[in-house]
Amino acid sequence: MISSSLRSLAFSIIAAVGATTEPVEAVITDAPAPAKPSRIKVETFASGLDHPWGMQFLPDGRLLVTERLGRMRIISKDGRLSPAILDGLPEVAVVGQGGLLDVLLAPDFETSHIIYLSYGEPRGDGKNGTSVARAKLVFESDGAKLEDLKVIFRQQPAAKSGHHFGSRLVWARDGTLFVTTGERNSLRDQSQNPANDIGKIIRINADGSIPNDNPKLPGWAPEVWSIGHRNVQGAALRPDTGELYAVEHGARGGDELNRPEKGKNYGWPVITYGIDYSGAKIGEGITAKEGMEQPLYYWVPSIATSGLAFYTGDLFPEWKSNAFVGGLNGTQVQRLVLEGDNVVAAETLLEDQAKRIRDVRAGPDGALWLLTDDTGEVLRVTPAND
Ligand SMILES: [Ca+2]
Repeated sequence: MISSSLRSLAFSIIAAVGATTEPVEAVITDAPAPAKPSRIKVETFASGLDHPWGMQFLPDGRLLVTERLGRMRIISKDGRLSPAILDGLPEVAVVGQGGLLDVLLAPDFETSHIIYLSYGEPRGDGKNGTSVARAKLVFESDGAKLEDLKVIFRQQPAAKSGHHFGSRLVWARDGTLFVTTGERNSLRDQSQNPANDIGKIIRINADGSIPNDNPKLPGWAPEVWSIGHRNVQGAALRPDTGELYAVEHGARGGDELNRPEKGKNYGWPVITYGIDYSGAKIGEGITAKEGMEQPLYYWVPSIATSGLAFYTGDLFPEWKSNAFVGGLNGTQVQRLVLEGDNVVAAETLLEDQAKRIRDVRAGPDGALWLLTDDTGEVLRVTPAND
């Protein structure tokens, strides 16, 4: 799919830029564009959110959205925001990239009303870490509250950092829960230490206990599924296989799409297609090493990947099973056409909107739904009318 010469060319362009902070003019990706460009209509479904981070469709068609500063909203089917949902929420560390992050409904939400939240949690002494809690969502006349909040996972160790919290929540088909994390920036090298939760993908049961069939390799913490990740802010199950796919931020260049498999090492910070923000090489400056997995795809320069969804709807028949990746600094959505694990085509969408995309979801209505970061919107993408 991606020739090594193109890989090295892209890397050379980045390396040649050195320590300047000028925008890098280079290919974002080297898969060809699809033969037929998508024709889309983008509408602002809702606005007025404060750094929305994660969203889920409720069974009644309303949207449940987190806001990073530590509250949620329910958005009605006509795009109206509920009052801020604050009662019963966990205390969150709103520092840098931290705060209230992802939200996920329990598989039996319709009867249990249980939701899961990921967030930066204050841990004392100025430290914080990514945690996951479950709670009951109790609807009120216009909004909701949470009851019986229980923390089921705490990333260890905590760090004094405002960076790289991850974190997406995804159900596996067997009912276990994947939690993606980050390496907190200050603990970069710990991504390679399997004994902790730094820069890992975690797999736990719905109550926080450890699944019997986790890797549990020698020296591995029992909750660790895969290691060597930098900051994973997009994850989804591929509908035709049920396998987990994830996107993670590189540094300067080197954002990645991976299919994190049980017990494997995804390389950070030993191998990467990026360089440090200073222009310095990372580690030995190598892109491959035995025992470490290559990404399925990577972006140089970075688009700052956040949000990943596989399209499952009927409004865009040609999008079936394609992956959609949000770009924060890239202010775009990338459509990836996969054949097996090969990205055979890539299309840049919403470039003209110039909005930082935080989350991407395939809606039950067949539209593609997006959250924008600093402009605080929910966008709905449907086919353009001729
Ligand atoms: Ca990697």
